[in-house]
Amino acid sequence: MKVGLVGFSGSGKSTLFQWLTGVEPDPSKIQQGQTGMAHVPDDRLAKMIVKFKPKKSKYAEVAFLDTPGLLLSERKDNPRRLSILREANGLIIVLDGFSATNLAEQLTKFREELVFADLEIIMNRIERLHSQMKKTKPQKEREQDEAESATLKRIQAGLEAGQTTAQLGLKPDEEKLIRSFQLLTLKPEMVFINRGDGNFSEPPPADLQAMSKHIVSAPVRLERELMELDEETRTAFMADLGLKGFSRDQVIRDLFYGMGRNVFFTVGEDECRSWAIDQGMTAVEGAGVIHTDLSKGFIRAEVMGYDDFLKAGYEEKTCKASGTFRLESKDYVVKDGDIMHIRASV
Ligand SMILES: Nc1nc2c(ncn2[C@@H]2O[C@H](COP(=O)(O)OP(=O)(O)OP(=O)(O)O)[C@@H](O)[C@H]2O)c(=O)[nH]1
Ligand SMILES: [Mg+2]
Repeated sequence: MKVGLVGFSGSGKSTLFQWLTGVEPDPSKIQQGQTGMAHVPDDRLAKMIVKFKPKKSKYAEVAFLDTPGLLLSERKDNPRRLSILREANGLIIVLDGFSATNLAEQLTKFREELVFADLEIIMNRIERLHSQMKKTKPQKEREQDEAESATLKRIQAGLEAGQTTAQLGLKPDEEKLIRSFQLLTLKPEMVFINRGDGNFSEPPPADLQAMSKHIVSAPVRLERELMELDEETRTAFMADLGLKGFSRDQVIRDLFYGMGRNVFFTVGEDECRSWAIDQGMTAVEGAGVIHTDLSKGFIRAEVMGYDDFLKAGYEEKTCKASGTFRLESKDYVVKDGDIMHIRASV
């Protein structure tokens, strides 16, 4: 999964990117977008690593993409700036919450840019389709073109009326027709408020909350600066500011889960790992994340819920004795925190 950090110029995307991934943004790479990875912190995995003392351990990761900021003064160019996001699986709209107060307005304006970029693609495609449709073609291809054109026109009308493509409730066959356009307004979206030194404890304003269910905020530059101080100075500063702790780990988790992801664990003395999957994925799909052979040869998944495993002192035999060790089939929907072992014939 790759998540794009997007926003107007100067909203703090590169500052956020550096804070999340530890990768220094390279200005010469920004036009193509720069990718960095972040581990998804997990207390549960940390505790199991202490218990199992494995030779190897690895946390699930999420990739973030830093992107060039949009400019209202050069609106015509924004679709091009946004084009590198077409490959992203989700968008985090970064709002300037340190020098500006109009957060809902910033979000409205930014969403207009996304709509504008999608409309450009859709209208170009409709135009090309229509000139194609004038030529004689086999009946089947003709029908396909007509179906695509109808779907595109429906999306165009929706976007022009202020809806996102995601809100239109496209049917699976309609989604398939337009998948290759990778519309920005079809991608999962979250809002990140980059807070300043003085207002980091403010909740998101009500008008912004009405516009998004997935809002995360943190004082990014402040926390970065504090991390660079020695511990004594830092503690004093933090007490002064009324800052109780650093929020980076929680922010990464909020962004990861907000983007519709989950983890499951594999544990043992050799290796302890968390694996990222989409919410709603089945056991056989989870097996495929570990290795395609495990999904091909899938027999059963041995599963324990994390809380049951914890209660059992992380002992599989105690789970077996108390009946919380389960054998699940292919279509079992994996829950966040499941400990899984895949039985497969490979
Ligand atoms: N006061 C304050 N300034 C910040 C904060 N975050 C970023 N800035 C400043 O805002 C400016 C822009 O930050 P960037 O992270 O480069 O913003 P950007 O969104 O990547 O900008 P573009 O790449 O031009 O789109 C820099 O001068 C930062 O130091 C913050 O939390 N507080
Ligand atoms: Mg930047």
